Amino acid sequence: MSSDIKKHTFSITTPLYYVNDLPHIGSAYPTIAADAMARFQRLQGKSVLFVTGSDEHGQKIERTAEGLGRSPQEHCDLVVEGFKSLWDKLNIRYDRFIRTTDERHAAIVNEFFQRVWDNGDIYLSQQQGWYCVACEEFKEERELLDDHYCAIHPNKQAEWRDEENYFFRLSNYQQKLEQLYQDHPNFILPTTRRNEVLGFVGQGLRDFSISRINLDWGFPVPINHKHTLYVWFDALLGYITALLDPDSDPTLDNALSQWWPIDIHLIGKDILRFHAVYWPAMLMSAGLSLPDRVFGHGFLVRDGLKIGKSTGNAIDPVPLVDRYGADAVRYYFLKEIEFGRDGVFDEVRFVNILNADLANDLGNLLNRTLKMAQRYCGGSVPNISGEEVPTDNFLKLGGVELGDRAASFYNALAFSSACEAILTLVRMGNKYIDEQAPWTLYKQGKQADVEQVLYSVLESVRLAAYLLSPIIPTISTQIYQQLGYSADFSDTRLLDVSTTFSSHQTWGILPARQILGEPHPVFQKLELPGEGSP
Ligand code: ME8
Repeated sequence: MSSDIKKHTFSITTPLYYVNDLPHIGSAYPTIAADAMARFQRLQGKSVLFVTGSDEHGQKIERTAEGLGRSPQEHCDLVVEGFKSLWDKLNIRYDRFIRTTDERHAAIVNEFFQRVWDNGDIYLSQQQGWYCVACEEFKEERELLDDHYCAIHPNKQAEWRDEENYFFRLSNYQQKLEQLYQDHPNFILPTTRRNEVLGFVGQGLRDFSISRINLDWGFPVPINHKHTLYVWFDALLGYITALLDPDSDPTLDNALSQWWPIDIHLIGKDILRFHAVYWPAMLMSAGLSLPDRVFGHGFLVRDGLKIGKSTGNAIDPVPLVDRYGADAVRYYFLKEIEFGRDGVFDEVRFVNILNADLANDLGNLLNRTLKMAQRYCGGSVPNISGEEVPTDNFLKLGGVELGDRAASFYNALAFSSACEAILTLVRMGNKYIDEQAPWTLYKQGKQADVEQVLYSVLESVRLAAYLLSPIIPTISTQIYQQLGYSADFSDTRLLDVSTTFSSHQTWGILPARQILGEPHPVFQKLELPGEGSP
């Protein structure tokens, strides 16, 4: 568990994606969320390590490669490039990309295996059961559909296995895990996921097999090369290998020296057991400290089924980003779906939300206020400071605590609530400017009132842009630049010279008389395919 010493650092992981196929929108979803969280923590002045990567071993990859006439390594090399290029397109700023076929990973896996072996938690026995290759997981009969089809991949049939495997003594950790969940109620989030795990563990934990025979694509079990290590045993350890500095020797001590324990493992609900039960037990067995939080988000679904590579109902994010832009895609998924719950992708709704929130509410407010500032204030921020704006000013009242509220939403990964709170201030800004009518005040010669109104609106837009920057970094950067800052929210070093950037979380810091930029629409209205064409 993290201690006070970790306050200034923050580490977060996405799952390490299977590279059986190119990424789909369901793979992009957790990565967007992790990126938003990492960006938010950087804004808070923390030193952040954001880990993503690929899970490349196992039967699923081996079979896919075979079907395509490629060697598994060739196949992985190709598909990994697809992931990396999508992350670039989506403006994902990861610090480490771990591939489980990295040479250094083998050393970490061997050392870890040895520790668990020395601790007496590995033994040889017979494994019988139904195996879903798409899940890379043994299933209980009751978890399967008719004819042993998988509930998560209803087009895939589980296969009967009866073979000698090495087992991990999970049953040894029943009490310790229960103690962990009790002592650290936030270890598994949200609560629904925690309850699922408590229910599962409460039924009694069974040892699980950590090796396979008749599988070549993976690491040999260090003590018996006839066995290949189960892909999940190797994959989870990728989180540790990823922490190694590029030039340090691949030892557990080196890997764990700086960023461990991980603050948040962000995962989907289908892989909760691996992260919230198997993983902490493996770490306890190896004598290592545990991650702080495991957050299990929901599924993006289509026709009632999880969107997925193996399910065959995938949505390709590339054309979506090409058509609408990265910020739009990032915003839709984080604003529209409460993080933790299932959600659907609906293109009509997508266009409507983006147009309402970003084009109309946010973009127009900035644009028309900037134009008024050009006309009535000579193109500068009005000559008034945030402190001078009276405390009962409608927008100051709405903005004063917004930074803290948004921060607590981000800290809880409640992205949708963060967006909603921020957009409320933006909508208040539109209402305020309509009601105050600075164009009339100007005609009446009430310059001080004009300046106060425009200042409070510009400052509210600034604060909104700042707080939304983890989600829509490009739009936020444009807003900041039009407000006269030389800022790039994707490069925290350039953000501010005179103050620490976290002070921007407060309402009232826009400097009086700062020269404003030219007003340009920051977000063009979207159209559905086929709309607007002649
Ligand atoms: O499970 N909606 O990899 P993976 C939301 N290699 N999330 C989705 C989704 C959807 N439709 N489809 C997939 C693996 N995901 C392992 C992880 S970690 C050491 C090893 C999420 O590529 C899914 O829930 O099958 C999971 O968290 C992640 O994408 C990776 O899935």
